[in-house]
Amino acid sequence: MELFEGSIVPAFEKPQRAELIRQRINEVHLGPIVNASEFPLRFATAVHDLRMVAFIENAYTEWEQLGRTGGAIPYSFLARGCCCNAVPVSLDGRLAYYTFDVATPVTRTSWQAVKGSVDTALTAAKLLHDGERAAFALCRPPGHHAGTDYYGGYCFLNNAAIAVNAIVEEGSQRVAVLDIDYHHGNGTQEIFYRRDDVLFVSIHADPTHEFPFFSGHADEAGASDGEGFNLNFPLPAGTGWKVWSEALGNALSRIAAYGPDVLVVSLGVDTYHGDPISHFLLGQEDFIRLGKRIASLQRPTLFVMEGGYAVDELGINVVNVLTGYEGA
Ligand code: OKP
Ligand code: ZN
Repeated sequence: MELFEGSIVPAFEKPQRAELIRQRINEVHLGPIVNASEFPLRFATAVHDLRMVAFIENAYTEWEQLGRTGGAIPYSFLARGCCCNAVPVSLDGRLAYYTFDVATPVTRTSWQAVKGSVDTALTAAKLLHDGERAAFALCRPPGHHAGTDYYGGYCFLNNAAIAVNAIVEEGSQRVAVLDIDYHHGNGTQEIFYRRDDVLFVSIHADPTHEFPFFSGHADEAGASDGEGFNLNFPLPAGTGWKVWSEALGNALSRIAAYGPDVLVVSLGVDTYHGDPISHFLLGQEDFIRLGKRIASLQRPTLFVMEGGYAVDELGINVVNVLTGYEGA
């Protein structure tokens, strides 16, 4: 369940999303499909605060011990300007400290899904390392809103960022992240904001009007060593393929100039015109075009699943990106 425009509604980010994408992959005989291997948690804690990772793992047990049901969500939040260095002891305090929205409850099965999602991204990264030209990580829950020490926006741990960091540790000099989810990847941006070995480029809804509201503006260019290695393309509601693909062209030019060893695509298809929580107007065939355009970079490419909530067309839209890429 999720609090949406003042009402409690069924969650948009649900297990069925992954099943539908997998079904469509089978239907068109994309593959092979490889099951995720388990990786040590140190890959996650290389990117995230260890205490937050442990908190996510244990929050539901603590919640239950207090006799509560439903999902563990906060009733208050950390306000700006506070002295926020002390992590509270109370469970409600820690929920307030670590998450930034009410749409990301920790439930009995969250940790299994979160760990599985991270392992999926790392398994796909390993396939690239072993020589595959491209791999698709069917991650769920998504990850791009999760930052160093906060989670939210249906995201707990940042699958794409954890994979990127592992790829760099394996010896890549430069990795580019192209985030094409409708929402700005605030977590990924924050994690790599001060680094020049990871270029973050994102095309998304203008945060002046859209979640996550507090990052994704065009003037956010990176800091210290990372200055010039963060590039945002905020676009207005109602953006269709013409304007969106112009931004994509500019994004791809910057990535080509950077010359990454590996490209990681945070793949959200909530840019689809039928998406229930988003306001861009891409059509099903646009996702094929988009996949082709990404392939034109001719870099080893890791696709990491992020958002996309129009479940009836979710499989088609995701697989269109992949077949567009494959066919190019
Ligand atoms: C996750 B991903 C809709 C509220 C939704 C959370 C959105 C999370 C999106 N009015 N808030 O980037 O697809
Ligand atoms: Zn999204």
